[in-house]
Amino acid sequence: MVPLLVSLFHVLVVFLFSFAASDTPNYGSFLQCLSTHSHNYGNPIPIYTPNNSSFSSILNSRIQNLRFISPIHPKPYIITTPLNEAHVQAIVICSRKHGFFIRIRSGGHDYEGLSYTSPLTNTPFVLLDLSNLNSIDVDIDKRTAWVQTGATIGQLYYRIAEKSLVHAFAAGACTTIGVGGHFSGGGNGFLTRKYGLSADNVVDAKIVNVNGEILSKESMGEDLFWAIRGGGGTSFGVVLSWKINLVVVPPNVTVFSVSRTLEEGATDLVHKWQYIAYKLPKDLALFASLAKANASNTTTTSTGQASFQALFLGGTTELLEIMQENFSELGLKREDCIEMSWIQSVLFFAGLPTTNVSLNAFEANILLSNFKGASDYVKQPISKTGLQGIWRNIVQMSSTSILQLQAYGGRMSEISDTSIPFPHRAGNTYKILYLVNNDNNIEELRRLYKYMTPYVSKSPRAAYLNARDLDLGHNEMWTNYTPSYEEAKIWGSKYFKNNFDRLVKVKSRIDPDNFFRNEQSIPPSFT
Ligand SMILES: Cc1cc2nc3c(=O)[nH]c(=O)nc-3n(C[C@H](O)[C@H](O)[C@H](O)COP(=O)(O)OP(=O)(O)OC[C@H]3O[C@@H](n4cnc5c(N)ncnc54)[C@H](O)[C@@H]3O)c2cc1C
Ligand SMILES: *[C@@H]1O[C@H](CO)[C@@H](O)[C@H](O)[C@H]1NC(C)=O
Ligand SMILES: *[C@@H]1O[C@H](CO)[C@@H](O)[C@H](O)[C@H]1NC(C)=O
Ligand SMILES: *[C@@H]1O[C@H](CO)[C@@H](O)[C@H](O)[C@H]1NC(C)=O
Ligand SMILES: *[C@@H]1O[C@H](CO)[C@@H](O)[C@H](O)[C@H]1NC(C)=O
Ligand SMILES: *[C@@H]1O[C@H](CO)[C@@H](O)[C@H](O)[C@H]1NC(C)=O
Ligand SMILES: *[C@@H]1O[C@H](CO)[C@@H](O)[C@H](O)[C@H]1NC(C)=O
Ligand SMILES: CC(=O)N[C@H]1CO[C@H](CO)[C@@H](O)[C@@H]1O
Repeated sequence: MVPLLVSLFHVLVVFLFSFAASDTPNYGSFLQCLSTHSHNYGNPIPIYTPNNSSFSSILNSRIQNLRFISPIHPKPYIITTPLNEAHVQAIVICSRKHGFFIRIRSGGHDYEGLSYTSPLTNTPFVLLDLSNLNSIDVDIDKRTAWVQTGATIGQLYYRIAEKSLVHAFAAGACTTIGVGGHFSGGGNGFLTRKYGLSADNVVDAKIVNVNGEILSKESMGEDLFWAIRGGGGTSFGVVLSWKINLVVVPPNVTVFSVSRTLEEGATDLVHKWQYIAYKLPKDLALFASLAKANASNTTTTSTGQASFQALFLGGTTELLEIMQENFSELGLKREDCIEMSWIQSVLFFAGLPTTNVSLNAFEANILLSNFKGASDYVKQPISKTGLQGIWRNIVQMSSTSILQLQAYGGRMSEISDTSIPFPHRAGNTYKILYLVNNDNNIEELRRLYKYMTPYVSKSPRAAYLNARDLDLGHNEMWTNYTPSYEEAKIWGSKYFKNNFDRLVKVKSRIDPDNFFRNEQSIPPSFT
């Protein structure tokens, strides 16, 4: 849609939303239902309406994309912050009974804000915010942990490190990401080439289904347990907690981050990187990112700069040997390499001081911004001419924009495409994440995305669920509207390829009336 249409649409949506909200007949009975359940469950369920003074601060506390703070984006009718699992059951039962649909929020990092706003709805919704359900129980002897879905990956990393510096978990780089959305959508980071995605390392889960029942791996059935590990939790229920297998890391790892401008040969380096990064030993994750040089300072400019960041599960000497043999062009030096514990490397990649391993540091929200993102998968290296066109786009953009190139290969190529719903395995040499800051530059992102068409995966042009992009297509959200299989398959096949059909089958069994839904949830099928 063109921007004008989008904003007209928003006006319309906001109008309809206010109309529906003021007209809703079910609010009192919903509250009554919750308080009945609260009574049963001891502690009352914390409930906030816009009349409560803390409504906005609770709503905004886990809004990661500042784009969605604006009043044009529909706000929840009610926010609930359950204190225990029984509260979650009550919220699901009462919401369904009284005609509210829900948004489920863990860390609030959804690229399109779908965990706390509903851009395409006319129906009042309840925000189920899981931030109070954040316990983490690490068992080093068994090499497992149970983690509730209101916890962030930073809290998880810290709790593991508290008990052992040679255990870790494979997940993303930004420490404030919630495990609820992240694990249910995949979970990709510097340990992925060695150990796969977060979802690949989930071994059990607890979920509240549409009837308000709590199911475990054993009682939910193999197909549902498959679906929630990469298919997105939202379509199937409220995931309460995950049981994960911890992974093993050496007492010290080695990291580096070095940058080269276009004048210093960035194009040739990125070109070469494409041929080697996915073939490197699994212990080495070498990522590249492409941005304007001095991107934070728009007055100095305008050249491009490639940054190469690496995590190596070993020492400097061995890393230098591998780099010399595979990528000598980068000119990596011993003094570029820093040895530290794995938990410190998390702080390093988050841009935080590595000397300060404290829970607060892992909870610090440093990346708040107003952004739009997208993703692609690359199978064949992009030519130098193709790369030059990318740089032209980046350097001309009016805002900070970044392309992160995340090498695949290693463990990712060993896991089958159907093991979990996430299908982008062998044959994908790297993933591209596109991020632009600032609303006004969404068109610039779309232009770049279009430019990339000949260089990336085709039929379907694949995408990563955790880089949610409503430009790929979306469900309408009118009351009682169920998207058709064909409509949803347009974006569903990009995220899930052939696994989409199996997700539809699971959805049809688990939630045939489509209570758990959002703009990109799996539709039930009636055929
Ligand atoms: C700054 C930033 C950095 C990022 N870095 C990485 C990275 O390094 N690697 C990577 O793979 N991804 C990364 N992401 C993407 C991130 O993995 C996804 O946005 C992920 O879905 C966020 O999970 P969340 O719980 O924080 O988000 P939320 O917005 O809370 O949830 C995301 C989706 O999951 C649903 N959901 C959340 N909790 C539950 C639950 N308990 N049960 C059912 N459904 C649930 C929500 O309804 C929503 O649809 C990044 C995102 C941002 C904004
Ligand atoms: C919100 O306000 C209502 C009405 O004043 C009150 O009953 C309720 O306890 C408040 N909620 C919280 C969580 O403080
Ligand atoms: C908010 O307060 C106003 C005025 O007291 C009241 O009329 C309204 O019903 C309240 N709304 C909610 C959602 O509690
Ligand atoms: C970035 O900015 C610094 C200081 O403003 C300057 O010295 C440096 O040359 C700039 N780098 C590039 C690549 O423009
Ligand atoms: C941006 O770069 C210019 C020129 O080097 C410098 O004068 C200015 O202080 C920089 N601004 C910021 C915010 O760093
Ligand atoms: C880890 O690296 C640090 C910094 O180089 C060093 O002081 C420390 O001895 C190393 N620890 C181990 C266990 O190798
Ligand atoms: C470490 O982190 C804590 C909490 O964020 C902060 O108070 C302290 O100043 C930090 N110390 C250093 C040396 O950065
Ligand atoms: C693709 C490639 O050149 N791989 C080499 C990288 O370095 C390792 C370790 O030195 C070699 O074993 C690989 O052959």
